[in-house]
Amino acid sequence: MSIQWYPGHMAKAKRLLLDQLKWVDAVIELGDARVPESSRNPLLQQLLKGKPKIVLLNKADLADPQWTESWLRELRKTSPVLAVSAATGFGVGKIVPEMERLMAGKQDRMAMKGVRARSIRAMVVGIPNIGKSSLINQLIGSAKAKTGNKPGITRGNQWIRIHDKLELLDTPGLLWPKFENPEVGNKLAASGAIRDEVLNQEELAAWLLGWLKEYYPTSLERYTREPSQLTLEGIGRSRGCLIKGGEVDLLKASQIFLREFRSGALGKITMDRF
Ligand SMILES: Nc1nc2c(ncn2[C@@H]2O[C@H](COP(=O)(O)OP(=O)(O)OP(=O)(O)O)[C@@H](O)[C@H]2O)c(=O)[nH]1
Ligand SMILES: [Mg+2]
Repeated sequence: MSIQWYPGHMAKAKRLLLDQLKWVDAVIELGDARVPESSRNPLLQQLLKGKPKIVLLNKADLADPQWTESWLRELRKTSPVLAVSAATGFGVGKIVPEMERLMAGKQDRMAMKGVRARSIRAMVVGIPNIGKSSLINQLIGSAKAKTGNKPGITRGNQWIRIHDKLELLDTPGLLWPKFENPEVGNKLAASGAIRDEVLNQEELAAWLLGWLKEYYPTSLERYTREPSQLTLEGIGRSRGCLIKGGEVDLLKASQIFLREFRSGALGKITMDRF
């Protein structure tokens, strides 16, 4: 599936990000535990230019725990990394101590120069809909940052004080304009990072169905145990998406299938592997 689009607010988000980087001590980069590689923006690594960084694999509640362990081991080779869930609170308590560890050296140097320690300012970045605002809300225990179950909710930057030692900057999701690898585009779309309005949902659902048949066949048993029925049409039939004449409404079937996958109803699934 080809995804051709580059909404204006992405270009704006990139400009904002470059601008804000000047004001922050560190970066919290959110990845999606279901797509730890595809969800990390290659452009971002260039933009960050050596800022101290921790990586969080969010939505760990939806990912395959064995793969999460493997990804943590892999990613830990290049930067501190934690698996978290902004929905359940899993792992969130480890974030502030990890930030303090990351910044300890810099704070010591500042103290030696006689600079009074101020709070750490960190910027939360990641692709759209990955849970940046939810994570900040989970850290402060209140819904200060606006969240929503579709990409493009956060439009501007917003500073939020977590406690006396840490301030976080919520930022709009940043996605890269071209996916060199169509598989990456499909995985991101399936995980919910791309607005459904710019997608061909039937194509995407067909791709996802094929992928799940190969990698997590048991996740599909909720629709039917009859392999020949495992088509979008079969899924639609099992969910009663019929139009007049008894035909299946394939768009409706696709939407239900994608929604169930994204919500975790098909089980804990990781789409990136190595
Ligand atoms: N299951 C699950 N859902 C999550 C988690 N974190 C966030 N969500 C959901 O993902 C959706 C997007 O969350 P937001 O916090 O608005 O995401 P964002 O990265 O701020 O999105 P933009 O501002 O649009 O870039 C919401 O429906 C959240 O409830 C998580 O760890 N697990
Ligand atoms: Mg947001």
